[in-house]
Order: sequence, then structure tokens, then C-alpha cells
Amino acid sequence: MEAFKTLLAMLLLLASALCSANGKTHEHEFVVQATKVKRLCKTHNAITVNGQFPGPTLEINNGDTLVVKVTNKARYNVTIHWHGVRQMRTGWADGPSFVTQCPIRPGGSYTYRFNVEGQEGTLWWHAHSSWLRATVYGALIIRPREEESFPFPKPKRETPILLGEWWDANPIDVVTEATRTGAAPNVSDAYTINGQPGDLYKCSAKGSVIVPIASGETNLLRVINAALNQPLFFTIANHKFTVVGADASYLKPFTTKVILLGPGQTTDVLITGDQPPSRYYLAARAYQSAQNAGFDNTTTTAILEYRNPPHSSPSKVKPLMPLLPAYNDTNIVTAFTKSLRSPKKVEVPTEVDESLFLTVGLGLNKCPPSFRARRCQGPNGTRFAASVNNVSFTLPNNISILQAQYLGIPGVFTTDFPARPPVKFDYTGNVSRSLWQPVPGTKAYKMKFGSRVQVVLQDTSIVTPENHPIHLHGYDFYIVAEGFGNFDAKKDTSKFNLVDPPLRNTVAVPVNGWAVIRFVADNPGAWLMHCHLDVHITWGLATVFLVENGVGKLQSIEPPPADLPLC
Ligand SMILES: *[C@@H]1O[C@H](CO)[C@@H](O)[C@H](O)[C@H]1NC(C)=O
Ligand SMILES: *[C@@H]1O[C@H](CO)[C@@H](O)[C@H](O)[C@H]1NC(C)=O
Ligand SMILES: *[C@@H]1O[C@H](CO)[C@@H](O)[C@H](O)[C@H]1NC(C)=O
Ligand SMILES: *[C@@H]1O[C@H](CO)[C@@H](O)[C@H](O)[C@H]1NC(C)=O
Ligand SMILES: *[C@@H]1O[C@H](CO)[C@@H](O)[C@H](O)[C@H]1NC(C)=O
Ligand SMILES: *[C@@H]1O[C@H](CO)[C@@H](O)[C@H](O)[C@H]1NC(C)=O
Ligand SMILES: *[C@@H]1O[C@H](CO)[C@@H](O)[C@H](O)[C@H]1NC(C)=O
Ligand SMILES: *[C@@H]1O[C@H](CO)[C@@H](O)[C@H](O)[C@H]1NC(C)=O
Ligand SMILES: [Cu+2]
Repeated sequence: MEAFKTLLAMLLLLASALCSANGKTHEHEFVVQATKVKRLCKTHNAITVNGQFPGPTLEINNGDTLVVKVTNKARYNVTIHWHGVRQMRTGWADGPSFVTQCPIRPGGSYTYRFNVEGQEGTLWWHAHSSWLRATVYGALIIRPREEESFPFPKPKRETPILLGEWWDANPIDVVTEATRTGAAPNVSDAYTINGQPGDLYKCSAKGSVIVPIASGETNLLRVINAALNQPLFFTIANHKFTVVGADASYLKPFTTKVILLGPGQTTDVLITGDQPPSRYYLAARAYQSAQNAGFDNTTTTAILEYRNPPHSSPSKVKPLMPLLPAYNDTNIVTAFTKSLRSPKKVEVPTEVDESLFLTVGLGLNKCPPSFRARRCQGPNGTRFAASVNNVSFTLPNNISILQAQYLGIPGVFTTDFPARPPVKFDYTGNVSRSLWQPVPGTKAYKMKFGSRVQVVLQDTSIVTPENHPIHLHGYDFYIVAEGFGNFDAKKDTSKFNLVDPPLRNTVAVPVNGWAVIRFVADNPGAWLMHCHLDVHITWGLATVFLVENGVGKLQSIEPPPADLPLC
């Protein structure tokens, strides 16, 4: 029997290898381990991949297959998510713990196998278990197929720019403390560029990241917001960006001085060495839309340094600092977001089979009678919560949702997730206190294969309005409209861009506003949709779309890999 199973697994492997015979296969080993990392004058035992921080950059071409064996030598459960990869029929390789797999336990391993097809640009990978992604992340670069080229002049150099968030503490302790007290977690102590805080922080100048450029050349920066909890503005002194892509889809190029990335989002920009040869800071700092909430108000920098051969670098010059938008400059965010367009007319579903209206926002739970006061240190003795349509999502802890769905195991989740808010109210107004307490649940929303789906994501002002970066696993979607206040189908539908909207995997829902996305449910599986501020997913701002198998030959999820971790 075992031998038969092994044979079957090998045959399946062979079959999937043949299916993706167009591209190359890249094999990698990731060892998740504690590594000494010195930042802000102190040495921490950070969890890293292969001892690198940030982790290894994966470089592939469109159409290639990735095979990554992850071995867990750390003391925490871990999983890896390939952020933005569509995972067509390979949901077992998506990674969110207890959604598509049980975690890889300390000492265990799991091999993620998947093909990347029809996506070009910059994605990334990160841990999807507790707050491990604070230090477990890296870039995933997808270049055009070998016989094809970029839809812009070939850049002279390409540099990944990973924006991160650093705690002068163990991030797992930070989230554990918040879960215990019910209060907001401690804010970070630094932002980082490629793992380094830069010149404006104590003990950090020596490690400052240098981004080389030469006069006249045009280079590609692949900017990734890997921060846990903070949307970030990013800019360079005296230079302009030409935005050419986001979330591994190309955009109609436009120029701007500053870009905004919510956690999870990527943006590809071209920069040209058209300034006097010198040194210029690249800088990132917070866009903070929540009111009365503490945030990390520091600025991370790297240095754009002109290196014009045969002369050596002007390394002694003090770099020029750019102006950054004010932390609350929502107008800049709106102007930037409105500039994003697909390069040409795209196929957006014009009819809709599934129409969902989802409120996304925070909540406060009353202190349960059995809890001591020290466990209710949220505002006025409450505990922080968050929800989608008033359901505060709780993960299973003994099986993944995908396994339960695949094997037909009942009692793990229910499929009664509401397609609209259970109570209608003035979402962005002065919301009555009686509406502030969401209800915990593991509820999923089922949809038929091939459904044309529209989701209205509506921010609420409960506790505070806030810009929420909402990420959908397994899909890219078109953002057909965004606005402020309450979405009004009568008034707003006529403004939808069904011609050239941007295609993304994460939408930054405007603070006290809404966004409308559309996609075709052509990928069967269990797909997490959640706020990519880790503090909010910790509080329950998530739900799961269960996309059923279709009837066609390539419309069913593949069988689970033999080494899928079990609980
Ligand atoms: C959070 O911040 C408080 C106040 O600075 C500090 O006492 C506490 O140790 C911090 N918690 C963690 C887990 O670092
Ligand atoms: C953020 O820090 C700057 C100094 O870098 C200060 O001027 C500003 O008041 C701070 N803003 C907030 C909201 O803390
Ligand atoms: C931004 O915050 C400053 C104070 O830090 C305040 O004066 C200003 O009015 C705020 N701007 C907006 C648009 O809220
Ligand atoms: C806490 O209570 C005070 C006094 O009743 C009130 O003014 C404040 O709005 C409350 N804060 C929250 C977040 O509920
Ligand atoms: C998992 O746990 C739930 C609730 O804790 C329980 O009802 C269910 O039977 C368990 N399922 C499995 C497969 O162990
Ligand atoms: C919000 O409504 C409450 C009553 O529900 C009222 O006491 C409060 O003053 C209102 N706040 C504002 C800013 O209108
Ligand atoms: C959420 O559900 C709880 C419990 O039924 C209720 O008290 C609360 O008003 C609901 N809130 C919203 C926004 O629907
Ligand atoms: C690690 O995962 C296992 C399931 O595989 C689970 O039972 C255990 O509680 C997890 N440990 C932690 C610390 O979350
Ligand atoms: Cu959020």
C-alpha cells in the first residue's frame, strides 16, 4: 500500500512536471533558523531563512516552476506564503497556517512546489504564521519569458528594495503580549531598507544600504512593503520615479515624486541618473490614517550613490535628504492611487454572479467575566478586535480549512459567512456603541468555479477609520473604483473603470472609504482574504473564500502533496 502511494505520488509529480515543461524548474532550500542579527546597538536572535536577513532573493522567468524545501530549525511553527503567486490548482503550496496547511513544526520540513504563469514583475515571500514575517521574508523576481522583454527599455541595473519593520524585541513576544493584554501591540522601533535602518538611527550608519547608479543610466527599483503594520511613503531626493508595475502586473507608466505602499504591496519604478553626481537619500516613513493610535514615526534611509567610472564614488559627501509627505497626508495617497492604470484595455467582468459587500474595520470586545482586568487593557477596559461583516475570524487549530474541505471533515468551519453586513448602519459616521462588538467565528464564503465576483470593501469608523491593505490569496483582482464615505451603488456604479483598471493582489482601502474589486473565481481552493496589517489579522480581520472545483479537466485542485504537514 505504501509503495503504491509512493508510486502514485511520483506519477503525479511527473505529470505536473510535464505540464509545466515550458519553463525551467528552480530548486531551493530554505532553512528557518535563529540567527544573531545586530540592529540599533543590540544583538537579537532573529528568525531568518538560511541565516540571511532579508532572506534569499528568488529570481525566475514567467512560466517557471519553483520547488522550495523548507526545513524548520527554529523553535516556532512556521509556514511560507508566496505572496501574490496565483497558485493555480496548487493551493496546498499557498502557505497561510491553518488555512491551506498545518504549520511546519520545529524539526519538520515541507516542499512547496508551484508554477508561476502570466505574472511579471515583483512579488515576495514571507512567513505566514504568527508574526514571524517580521524577519522571515524575501523578494521574488519574475522576469519576462526568455524570448520576451520588458515593456520598457531594459534597465541597466535592477535593485530590490525591501521595506521592513524592526522591533528592538522579539516580535513573537510583542504579539503574545498584545494577545494576553487585549491592548494594541508595541509599535516598532525602526523601519528598514533591505534589513538596515540607515543613518538616522543609533548605531546604524555603518550598515546603510548603498544603491549604485551612474550618470545617464536608467535603473529598476523593485520596491516591496514587507512592514508588518504600516503603510509607507517612499521617495528619493531630487529624482523622480516612473512607475511601471505593481504586484507583478504592468501599469501604464507615469511619473511621481513619491509612492505609497500598503504592507503586502509591491511597486516597480524606473529611476534615471539625471542629477549632479553625488549622494541622495532614498527614504521611507509612515502613512498613518488611524486616529489617536501610536505609530512608529521614524524614517529609514538608503543612499543612492553615483558611481561614474573611472572616477571613484563621492563617498564622503553627506547625502541630500528628500521631503516626505506628512504622516497624515491622505491627499497624496489618493492622487497616487488614482494614477494606477493597466497599460491597455483589459478584460474586466462586466456581469457579476457573486456580489459581496464587506465591512472591514476594528471593534472592541467587552471584558469576558472570567478575565482579570490585566487581560483587558484595551480602551476603557476592553479588548481590541477586528472583523469582516461583524465576523472576527478565528483560525482552526487542529486541521487546515483546505484539508477539511478536501476531505469533507465537518465541524472545522461553517459556510454561512454573510455576503452583506448583518446590520446596515452609517459605516463611516458616528457608529453607535451597540455595534462595536464583533462575533468570533470560522466562517467561509463558498463560490462556484468560474463565478464572476464583485467585492465592495467598506471601511468602518468603529474605534477609528483606517486605510486597510486588503490582500486576497490565490487571485489578482481589478480595482474598478475607490472613494470616501459610504459606498452608494446608485451613485458610484456609473464611475467604475471597466476599461483599464489596475490588476493587484492587495488593495489599500481608503480611510473612511471604500474600494470595489472584480475577479473571476477560476482557481479552486480555500483562499484567505485579510488585512495585511498583521495587528489586524491577529484581531480577526479576515475571511476565507472557498472556490469549488469546476467540471473541466484542469478545473480541480490537485491532490495534496505527500509531505503536507499534518497537525
Ligand atoms: C512593550 O513596551 C513596554 C513599554 O515600553 C515594555 O515595558 C514592554 O516590555 C514591551 N513589550 C515587549 C514584548 O517588548
Ligand atoms: C514625527 O516626528 C517628527 C520629527 O521627526 C515630529 O516633528 C512630528 O511631530 C512627529 N509626529 C508625530 C505625529 O508624532
Ligand atoms: C495632520 O496632522 C497635523 C498635526 O500633526 C494637523 O495639524 C493637520 O491638520 C493634519 N492634517 C490632516 C489632513 O488631517
Ligand atoms: C473611554 O471612556 C471615556 C469616558 O467615558 C470616553 O470619553 C472615551 O470615548 C472612551 N474611549 C473609547 C475608545 O471607548
Ligand atoms: C478540531 O477541534 C474542534 C474544536 O476544537 C473539534 O470540534 C474537532 O472535532 C476537531 N477536529 C479534528 C479533526 O480533530
Ligand atoms: C456620537 O453619538 C453619541 C450618541 O450615540 C453622542 O453622545 C456623541 O456626542 C456623538 N459624537 C459625535 C462626534 O457626534
Ligand atoms: C455584531 O454582532 C453583535 C452580536 O450579535 C451585535 O451586538 C453587534 O451589534 C453587531 N455589530 C454589527 C456592526 O453588526
Ligand atoms: C504548532 O502547530 C501544531 C499543529 O501542527 C499545534 O498543535 C500547536 O499548537 C502549534 N504551536 C504553537 C505554539 O502555535
Ligand atoms: Cu487593517
